[in-house]
Amino acid sequence: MALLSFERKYRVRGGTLVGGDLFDFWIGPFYIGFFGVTSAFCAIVGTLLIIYGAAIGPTWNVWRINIAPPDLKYGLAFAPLKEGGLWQLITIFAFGAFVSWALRQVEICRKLGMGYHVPFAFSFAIFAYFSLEVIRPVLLGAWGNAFPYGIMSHLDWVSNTGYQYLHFHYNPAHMLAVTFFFTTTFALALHGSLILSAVNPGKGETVKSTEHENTMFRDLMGYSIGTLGIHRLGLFLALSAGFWSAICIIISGPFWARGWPEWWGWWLNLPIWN
Ligand code: UQ2
Repeated sequence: MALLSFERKYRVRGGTLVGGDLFDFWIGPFYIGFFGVTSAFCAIVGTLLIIYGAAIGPTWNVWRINIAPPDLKYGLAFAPLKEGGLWQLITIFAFGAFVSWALRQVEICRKLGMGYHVPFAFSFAIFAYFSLEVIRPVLLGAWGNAFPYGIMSHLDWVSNTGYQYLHFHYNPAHMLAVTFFFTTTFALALHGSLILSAVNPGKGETVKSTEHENTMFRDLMGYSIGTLGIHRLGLFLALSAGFWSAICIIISGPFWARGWPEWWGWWLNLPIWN
């Protein structure tokens, strides 16, 4: 089915979660929907607040613009606008935009009669953001534990927070996250190269089939995970990377306040070494 006739067939009413037909239309290629409106609203207000924060700050250098969370002394209370209150509002609007975006994905899935895999996957990214900016600061008792909005400043935050635990690579959940990130790139390299080798043949050559793909890996290593399987594996690896990233920072502070190298004391203290 050509793209235009596909769109005529599947650009149908319904599937909305709220608002009925109210925003059930497209502008050009973009589906709007109730959550398209709330997503755009939150994104625009949040961006304007960032620009305002930059305007009252000391620099327009994009690398150095920084909108910091409130000082620790404010705890979990609202802070004055210019002392972190701006950061708090931006965080609320960012979260509103992200969740709206996920719900808009759900509406589009419903229209197309598809599974909810895309919003499910995106929810892991939202969880990772939420764990840094809300879950961990709340567990530690102050918004000041969240990371600041700024290109260099958020890098400084990551470095400082890491060194606070002496050697963050000894964090077991961080180890898992890093391993999943690397395995994700490994799987995508295998998959991307395999697909291109099969379906992007040279001039005069024919496109190769799934059997060629299976046989490539059976010849190579005795096992092919299959065309559906590689995508399940890819989704699992990528979501696990994000999930364990969230876990590794949530446990740092709220559940383990010393250096991460010290955590491995349980291993050194096993009675089997006597
Ligand atoms: C595969 C397959 C694909 C693939 C890839 C494989 C036909 C088109 C890449 C090979 C993948 C394997 C054996 C799993 C590797 C395991 C890890 C943890 C990276 O068999 O089926 O579909 O793209």
